[in-house]
Amino acid sequence: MRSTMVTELRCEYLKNPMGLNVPHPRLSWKLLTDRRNVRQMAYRIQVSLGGENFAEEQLVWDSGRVESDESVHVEYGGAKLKSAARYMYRVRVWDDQGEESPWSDSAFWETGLLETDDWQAGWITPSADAIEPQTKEAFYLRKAFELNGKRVVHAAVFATSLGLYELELNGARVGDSLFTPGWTSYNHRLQVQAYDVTEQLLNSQEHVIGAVLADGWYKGRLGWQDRSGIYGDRRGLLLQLHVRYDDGTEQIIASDESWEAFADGPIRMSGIYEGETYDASREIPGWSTLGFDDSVWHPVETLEQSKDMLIGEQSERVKVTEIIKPVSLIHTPAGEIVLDMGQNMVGRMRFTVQAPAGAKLTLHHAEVLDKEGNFYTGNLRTAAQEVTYLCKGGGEESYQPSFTFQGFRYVRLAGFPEPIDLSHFTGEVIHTDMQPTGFFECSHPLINRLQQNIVWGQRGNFLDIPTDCPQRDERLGWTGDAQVFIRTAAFNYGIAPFFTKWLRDLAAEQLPNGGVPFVVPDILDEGSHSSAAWGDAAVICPWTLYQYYGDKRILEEQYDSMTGWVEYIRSQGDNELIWNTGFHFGDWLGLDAKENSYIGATPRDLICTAFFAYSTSLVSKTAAVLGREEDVEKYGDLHRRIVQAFADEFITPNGRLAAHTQTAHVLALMFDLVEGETRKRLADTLAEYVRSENMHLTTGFVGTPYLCHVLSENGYHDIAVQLVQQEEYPSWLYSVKQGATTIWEHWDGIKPDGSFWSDDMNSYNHYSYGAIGDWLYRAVAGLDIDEKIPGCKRLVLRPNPDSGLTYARAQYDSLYGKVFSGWSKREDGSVVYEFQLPPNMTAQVRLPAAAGKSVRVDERDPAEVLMTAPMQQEDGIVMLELGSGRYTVKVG
Ligand code: RAM
Repeated sequence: MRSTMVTELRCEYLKNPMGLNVPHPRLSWKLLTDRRNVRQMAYRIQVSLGGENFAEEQLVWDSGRVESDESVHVEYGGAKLKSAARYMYRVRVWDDQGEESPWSDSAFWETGLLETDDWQAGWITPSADAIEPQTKEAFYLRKAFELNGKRVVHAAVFATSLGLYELELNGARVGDSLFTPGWTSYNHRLQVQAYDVTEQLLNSQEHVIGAVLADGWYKGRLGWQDRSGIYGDRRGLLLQLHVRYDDGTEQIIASDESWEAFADGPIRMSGIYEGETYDASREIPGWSTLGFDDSVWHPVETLEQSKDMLIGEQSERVKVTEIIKPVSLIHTPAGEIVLDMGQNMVGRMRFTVQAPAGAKLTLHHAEVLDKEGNFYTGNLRTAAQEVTYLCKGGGEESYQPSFTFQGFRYVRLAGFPEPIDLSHFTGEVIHTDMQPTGFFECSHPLINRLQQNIVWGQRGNFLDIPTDCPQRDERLGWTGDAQVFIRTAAFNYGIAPFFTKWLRDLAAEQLPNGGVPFVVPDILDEGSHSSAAWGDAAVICPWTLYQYYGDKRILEEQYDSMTGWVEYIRSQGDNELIWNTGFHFGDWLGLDAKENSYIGATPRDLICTAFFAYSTSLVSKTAAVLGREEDVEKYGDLHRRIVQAFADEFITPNGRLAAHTQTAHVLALMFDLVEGETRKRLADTLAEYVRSENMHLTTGFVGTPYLCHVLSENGYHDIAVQLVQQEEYPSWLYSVKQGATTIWEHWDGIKPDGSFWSDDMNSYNHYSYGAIGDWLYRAVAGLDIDEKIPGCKRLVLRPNPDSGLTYARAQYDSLYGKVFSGWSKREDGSVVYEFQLPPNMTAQVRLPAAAGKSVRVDERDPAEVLMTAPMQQEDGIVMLELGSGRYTVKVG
């Protein structure tokens, strides 16, 4: 048997992060062992500034042996961190057998420029005398430099921009990230990327560094209100290259007035919604290499721009994460040539072509074909999603756009030489490079496709910020959408860094009175803030991160934002406890909406007050986690009073809900606003409503995410199952049967007769209704967290074979390692369960309808295998206690 090993070292969730700007980074690791019930009893961490050398004089921190079972988020406790330095670290542990592990492989984090004073560089932009600042063309900036002859031991570039940038060094791209510096609330926060370029500087003394700058989110058009230049009207670059030599000295190359600029290059136009226009005949071969003749280039000037808003990177970068090939070539009835990618995807097309100089090729991107099979762009509104390429001629040429992305399954080609060869086209899928962490699979093929559609929806809409949709002239960080989807998202991918970044933006843009913008980063006009269920993202999202990752720091950092939101609500209107003022999206897109309205029938004051109660309860729980006793009291008391006021206002004396909608019932139950007999009565009524709609839902953005949970938790799992397996409109599987490969914004985005929901708001890649994924993981496969012991240190596994399926299984890669929960029904009526837990985690397993039946673990009596005997509950549930390891449990 192997001894316990330490693997997968992470710093602030990330593998070897560069440019980190966190004073006390948190370290996590996983244990590897083939023994059961393994727990960590103690750890030791060493951090060195001397590379792989962990000799005592190189150490900046040695924790010594610390008696603790913590293997997640252990804070660095050494001396103050230096700027632009690489900190190597390694970990060893002692397990419950007292055995000491070997040291782990070492990992590192590298710090960014931690103080504003560390910046010698200036913001540069082409001189306005030479190049029109407003031009749509991309700028090129370059600088040749010489090293000082010593031996280079390490080199890192720190860069950011107003607009989007890509760097080149000696003719090659630096890194493979896209859409840098990412989208943040630029007025408050601008990320700096750091890149290790040691290798590129080793073999020569003379080098050239350069950058291409495009408008991007900073200066380009954003939103449907036709606004451009929201953050500023001039692009700029800030760059500093730190070269460290073997004698300990450092040379710095910085953006300053010695750089040169050029704008007459190939990228003629680039816009997030518009697409890109590229004239290959204007390419500038060798522009970032030595010996390039830059005599026609222009001077640059410095921009008056603060550096106070610079921050280190907080999330993974945006990258090409998958390449897909078109599945077919379609000649539409209208006579157009269209590629079918087989998947509604987000990213860009790359192609190779041979055509004469000047040949104009265009690619239009769209999500669906219309009823007749023709290319359809109506739902894109004013987003052109058009890429134009002018050939240079003389042989094969290849291209993919750089500073724009498209949401599409179909690509209409024009100008391409025929016959079209499909092998010349590839789709590059682009999103934040989060770590995949989950899968769900079951015996129902359409549900499996639904799960895939949810994952594709997440991929397409997690491109640096959580967006509502990736195709029309919106693509914005709608708070409500993020809030309803975050739990599902947390199963599919590691989302802590991604949401940490976004929540810091949310807090930065919160109004002084605590109001929360509809979208973050906020680019809408002034009054666009503070709708119930949208603004609650301020509270629900950090709380969810805490639940999944045990991340207390995010609660600390967001605490003022969380309380700010609750205090905002409290201050609205005359009634402190009932929120009945202001504009709200209500149960957005609910099917019980009046004709021509997007807002469902559930009274808005009920929705507002229900979310007020819920957020207040989460703030009170957060205060408890953070040890803020006064606030526990304060918000606990406020919560009790809101719940009472809710009952007085919305529950009849006989215990019915005055609002007769599914969503109203869902909220009252989900947020524990009713108890006892009233609870039972509301659950019965909700079930009745669903039955009376012939097993259909009428809920919108607010009710849908919770509907099935509420049914399953209140004795109506069978109805939840029927809703999820419903194939007729409106239902999750309706769109799947219509051939959807992502989640639609409307239940009937494409109607049974093939016609569309109106153009003005009809996205085919809108993840909100994908929030059902969370129910599949938790209520069907049974992989659930324990709210009281968050961060997956302990789980509750509550599989439910009564889910209209013959098998279901889910896996989740937690911070402790992989968890598995699955079941399959046998013909003899028995059920076989499989569970797996990583070391240092425990779980309570709840086996339904098992009392009185034979329960075998690994074909043996459970008492022989488990540390504690099974416990039977009155409701037929048998409970098992599991430690790490793999178990097969047979019931019946
Ligand atoms: C739409 C967005 C989003 C929704 C808002 C209220 O424009 O697409 O999904 O949250 O409206």
